[in-house]
Amino acid sequence: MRVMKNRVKKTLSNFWKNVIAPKNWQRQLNTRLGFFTWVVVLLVLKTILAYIADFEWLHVQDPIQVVLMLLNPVGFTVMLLSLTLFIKSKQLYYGALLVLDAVMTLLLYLNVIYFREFSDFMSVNTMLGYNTVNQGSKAAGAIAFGMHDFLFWIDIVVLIVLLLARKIHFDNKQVMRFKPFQVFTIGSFLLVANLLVADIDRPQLLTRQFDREYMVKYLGIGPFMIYDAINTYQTGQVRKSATPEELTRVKNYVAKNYADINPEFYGKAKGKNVIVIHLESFQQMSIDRKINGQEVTPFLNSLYHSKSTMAFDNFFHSVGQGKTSDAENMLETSTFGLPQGSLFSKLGNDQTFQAMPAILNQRAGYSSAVFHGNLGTFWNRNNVYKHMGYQNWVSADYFDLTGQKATTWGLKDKLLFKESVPYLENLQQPFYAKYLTVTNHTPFTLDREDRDPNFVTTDSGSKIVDNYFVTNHYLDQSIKEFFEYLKKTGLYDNTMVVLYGDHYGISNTDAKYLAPILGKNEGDWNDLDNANLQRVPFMIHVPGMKNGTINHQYGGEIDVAPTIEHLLGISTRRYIQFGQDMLSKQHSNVVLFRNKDWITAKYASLSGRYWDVKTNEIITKPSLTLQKKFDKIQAGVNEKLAMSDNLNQKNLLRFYTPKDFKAVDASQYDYSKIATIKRLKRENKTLGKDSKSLFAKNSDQSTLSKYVTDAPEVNDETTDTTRLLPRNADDWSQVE
Ligand code: GP9
Ligand code: MN
Repeated sequence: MRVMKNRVKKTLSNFWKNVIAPKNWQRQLNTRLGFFTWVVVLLVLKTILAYIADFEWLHVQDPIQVVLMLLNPVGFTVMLLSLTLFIKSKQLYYGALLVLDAVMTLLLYLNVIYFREFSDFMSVNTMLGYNTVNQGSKAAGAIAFGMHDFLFWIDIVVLIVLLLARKIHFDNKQVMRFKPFQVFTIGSFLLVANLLVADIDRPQLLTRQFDREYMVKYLGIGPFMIYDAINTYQTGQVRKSATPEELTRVKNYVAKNYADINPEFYGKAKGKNVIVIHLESFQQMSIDRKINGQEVTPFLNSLYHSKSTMAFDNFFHSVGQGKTSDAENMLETSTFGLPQGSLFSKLGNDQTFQAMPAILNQRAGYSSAVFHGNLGTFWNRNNVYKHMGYQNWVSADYFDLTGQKATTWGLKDKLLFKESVPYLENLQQPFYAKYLTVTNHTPFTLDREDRDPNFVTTDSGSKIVDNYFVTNHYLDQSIKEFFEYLKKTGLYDNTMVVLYGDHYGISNTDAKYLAPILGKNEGDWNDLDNANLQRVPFMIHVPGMKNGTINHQYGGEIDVAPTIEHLLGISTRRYIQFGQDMLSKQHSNVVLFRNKDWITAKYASLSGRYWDVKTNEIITKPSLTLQKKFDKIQAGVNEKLAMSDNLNQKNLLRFYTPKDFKAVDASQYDYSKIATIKRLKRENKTLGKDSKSLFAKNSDQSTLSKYVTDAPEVNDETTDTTRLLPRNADDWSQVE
């Protein structure tokens, strides 16, 4: 035993003396292979740093996963970088090695930044869509930089400086003939071993396509990106080959899962205007929340408890990387967003939609409009809305966004509601109007002058959390003002207002700071707590209704369209919709998330673990019957998402015309401000006495003067500066 101990000791000390000890460094760095080894080790360490410090340890759950996580960067990095060892030329060798190192570091770092905001990894699609979509955080100055970020770059800088200063000598000798092969083989071997162990621990990792975090945890970030690139290419090919027969399968699936109307509610809001208020980043946990003895959102709370409101307290968002645009897609089409990237951005230029504006228009004569204070191009909305049949798209270039009137995300909500009036009042009734609020958007900054001096927010230790409640409060006030206007003008009595939150505002990274506010222990914060926070409000306010309740049915954004349509007396059986009427007695109780996790009133499956929702505990060893039940739910979830993805990715709706549906002709819409004003005026004029707009009802007088807001910016002069940041710089050409 003692001999063994001594031998180990000796080996270790030799390893230290001859390899690791600083005195060897220069010698190592001066050979090609030594330099290579240093680059590899540093890159591996940086990857592990990102895993641990930024990717939340990849949620590793057991020792095998920890080992895999620590080892997975090694094989791939060795294999990839070893390609440079085959290079003969000195300059080319060092150049190629450093460039590869920098590219890998850049990809890693972009993922770090992306993860901080989205709690997810970048896919090729995200990167490709980056220009037209979500430069959001970058431009908004909301990039979350970390203290340790310099560590990702410092090694490259130091190596280059040392090379230039000739502290490290270029090695003229190419690495010995067989060495490159040897190193490449070792790298490949490690990678294959990694794949094998991953496959044993998590069978069919690739074929079943778990979420991205799983892929990174088991395979590493490099292989994940390559796998993702291949996938992206394949999707393109697949779409080309789609056939009408595939539509039949989706149609049969949808028919089988249709939830019948509930006669108690069917047609209860028939003929009413519909106003959808999209509450940006607003979570259910803010409803009825008191901070320092004060309600965060007193007005929304009053709506929530109103007898004229059907509210839902187990309503979840299911957005993926497309965030707001995914929420909108679910709302308008009752199909899911894509597994990666935003459907709006990736497919929206030529997708066939059978969406709410077109359905409401064709079935019940609704006019339609969207109001939003950000640029029309963001999330590719200027194209998507045309394909959905939206008649009006009132966005940033309609408004004065100068000075303090906008945040970097666009016109402040109080002003948006007010400034929308000249357009809203000119819409023919009934109308379907959607307001996309935006002030309650990360990083939730608000000018002092817009803050309610009487509202004191939390002191949670996280600026994001503290600010969040402040912009929640502002959002609440803006909606209150809007409701007052609706009441004053009489629109209220004839309008059903639907309010819903699009997705979380507090990402999982910050959620633990909420623990004490929600009466929980920060140390016990777990995945189920995070999942529970994905609840967002869903309220349907129908003035005149007397039996509104808080409904505990589990459901989500996918269910909004059929719910609204049935309330309006429009049957949905003929449409391809994956959601179900929330008021139907046949509504399913399973809520699925875009990453194939799911939750019910009793159980949840989150990141590969099962939870007992009631006890807040992990179910490590489910009984056979329970496991069967879980498998069945999971199969249902997978099938639903696969059906929706198949439909969308292959654009199968182009093969289907529902009864009485006229395909939307995107080319008939012109969203420029001038064209819109002209058109609305003309409509009112040609209809004359038959015009059903509020403007006409108000004896051709504007109702704008009836709008009361306490927004301090209303009287501000127009200046030549704006805070709004054009995040789609290359799309400016489309803004008129
Ligand atoms: C942008 C707004 C926010 O116009 O809708 O989008 P998000 O960042 O939440 O996806
Ligand atoms: Mn959003």
